[in-house]
Amino acid sequence: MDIGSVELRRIELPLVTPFQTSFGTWTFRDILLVRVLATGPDGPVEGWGECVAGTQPLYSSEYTSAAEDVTVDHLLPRLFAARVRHADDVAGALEEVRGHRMAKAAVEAAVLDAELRAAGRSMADHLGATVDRVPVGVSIGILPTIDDLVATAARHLDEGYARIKVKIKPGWDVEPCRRLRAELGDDFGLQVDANAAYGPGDVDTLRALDEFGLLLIEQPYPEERIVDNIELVQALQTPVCLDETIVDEAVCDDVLRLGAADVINIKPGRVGGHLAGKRMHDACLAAGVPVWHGGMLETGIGRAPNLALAALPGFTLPGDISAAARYWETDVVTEPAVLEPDGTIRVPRGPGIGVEVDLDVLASVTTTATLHHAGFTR
Ligand code: OSB
Ligand code: MG
Repeated sequence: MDIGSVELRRIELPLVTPFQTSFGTWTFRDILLVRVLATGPDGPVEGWGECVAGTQPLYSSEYTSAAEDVTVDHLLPRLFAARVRHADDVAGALEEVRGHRMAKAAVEAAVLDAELRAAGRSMADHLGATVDRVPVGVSIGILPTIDDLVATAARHLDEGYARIKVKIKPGWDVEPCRRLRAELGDDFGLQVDANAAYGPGDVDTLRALDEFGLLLIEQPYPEERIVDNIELVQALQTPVCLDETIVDEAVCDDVLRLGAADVINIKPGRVGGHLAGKRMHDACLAAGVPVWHGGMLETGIGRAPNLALAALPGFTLPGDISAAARYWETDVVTEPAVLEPDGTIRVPRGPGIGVEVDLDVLASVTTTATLHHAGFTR
């Protein structure tokens, strides 16, 4: 496969409901899409990748404009100069650029999609998926009142979701969990995500969550606090899961060796791509540490390859991969993800990411599009 050019497209898509976390509120997504235009053995082929960075650097240091900037000035010139033909070679070609893993992941995803489409092979097969459907949950943001939270969780359980995740922050933690268990019972999976809002001085509050039988508590402490996390693993009955801290395979390896987490959240964007995500899954499986697939409020373009990865055998907990309708009025793909009655979503099995981009919808939400030719490397 020969990469001729790469289109970078910014789209703006309103969320059906605002999503509030301990670090801020998202009312829309401002997303960078990467479209690789290539020539395969049977003619022209294209591939799509979605960058999961947020508009502002609040979840991590990456943000959409920085991702676009680094892609134009530093990633695409290296991709073109190395004459990359296979997704396996993308990470190596971009390696000398530090960080920017969400931007790199989007480039790799687009190359991989194009390569697999050219070969008529699905992402699920390529990554080693072992199931056709994956159990999924819903991540519920911080809401104005606990009554709102209980009603929203009840609605999602009625829809069939396999578990509920609740965003927490100091002052919105123990009572919301108590009310959810009191009003909706004990026989559904419940977990919480702090997005780094606590510190070692909050251990008593976090220990108070032990009584609710949570599946896990996600990222209680800031990204860099690995030793504090080791102590927290010892102090809590609730399994401790890391998201933001796991920035790449090396950190994941350290966390596994140190016993700094009971569970690992895998987001391909955060760790530099689906190929790194697969290797991380393999490492966690070998270490006997459960993993689950995180989410970044993706469109169908980002969700499809995530479903393929989440179909690997180590993903034993339901993923943050909800149906398209939980995020968007109109998704940008022609086969938006739907929830099956048993709380699962089907893994796309067509070539590449297995879903088609709806170019008309996409055009209606595009804010900018730029084309970058392989022949014009600087
Ligand atoms: O921490 O898991 C997170 C969304 C944006 C940024 C960070 C996170 C999230 C979610 C949403 O929890 C999960 C989803 O895509 O449904
Ligand atoms: Mg998280």
